[in-house]
Amino acid sequence: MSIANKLKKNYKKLTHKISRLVSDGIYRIKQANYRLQLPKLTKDGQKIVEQLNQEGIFMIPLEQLPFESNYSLLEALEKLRKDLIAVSSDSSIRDYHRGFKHCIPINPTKIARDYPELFLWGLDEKLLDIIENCIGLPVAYHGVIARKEIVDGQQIGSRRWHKDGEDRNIIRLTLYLNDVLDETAGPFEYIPRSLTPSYKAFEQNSDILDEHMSKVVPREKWKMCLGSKNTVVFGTVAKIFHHGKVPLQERMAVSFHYTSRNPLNEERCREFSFEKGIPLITAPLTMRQQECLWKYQKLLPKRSPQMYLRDGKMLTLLKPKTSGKSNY
Ligand SMILES: O=C(O)CCC(=O)C(=O)O
Repeated sequence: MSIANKLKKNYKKLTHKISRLVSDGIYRIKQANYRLQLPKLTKDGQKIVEQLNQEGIFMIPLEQLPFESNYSLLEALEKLRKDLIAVSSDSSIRDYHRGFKHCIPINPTKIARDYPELFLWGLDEKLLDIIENCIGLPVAYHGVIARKEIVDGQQIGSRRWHKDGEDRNIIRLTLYLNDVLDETAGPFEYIPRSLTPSYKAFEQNSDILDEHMSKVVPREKWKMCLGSKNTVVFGTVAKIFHHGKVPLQERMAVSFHYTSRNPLNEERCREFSFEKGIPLITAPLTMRQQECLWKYQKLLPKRSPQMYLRDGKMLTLLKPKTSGKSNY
């Protein structure tokens, strides 16, 4: 490389670093200004946020999250399991911008038509309260992905160790659709926040396989998220190294994705978003829920003014919840 080219490259790197530093500063100022507007949480909600900040992960059975929309979600999950068992690799890639190499997704359009409750659960006001407190800013909800793992023994895609890069802080909830009780089931695995290294610790920036991670963080420090069917794993996936362990069984899971409304990489947010399903979502949404749909809002079908004005509840999902002592 000529000296002129080297200088040009270094200049580009430097300007990129400076603009990132400036935008990080603005982000922190916005967080500080928003602090007093964050929704109040109960003790249980605070515990989730604290553990996410310390450890990077919080696990809980779905039934212990007393959200109004759990009831509808549980019903929809039963249907979804059957669809996922039946889905084949050639039937469901087309809704997404990029293919899924190691798993087979269900199309957002199918979810929106057949079980919108799945998407709507991610907009439960109490869940939004928790996510908003984690991110410290109003959130953008990118939607839900439902998928079944392909059992091929390969450590590819999100089975490689990574931190997600769409934003500075990203909250992802993974809900297991089958029991994930040992490593053969392909659990979500992570390095706790205090031990998570920087990408600089690796010679290569991508393609981090188990053998590479074990040289930087010993295997005994890695943590698997094991749980029965309907376990929910909250993760701060931009801040911790994590991956899905290579499964020996067809693990099925649903994940819900959140960033700030000014994410670092909009294009990546969109690659895996629920965008194609939004025009089919007809349930009434509160103003806040619509705002959480970020730029996807404009894809919603036209609504009557009353629908915009209803406050606080997703009216289609108002069946009573029986269990759950704590109140988030
Ligand atoms: O499959 C998993 O449990 C991990 C998924 C993941 O790491 C990701 O989507 O970024």
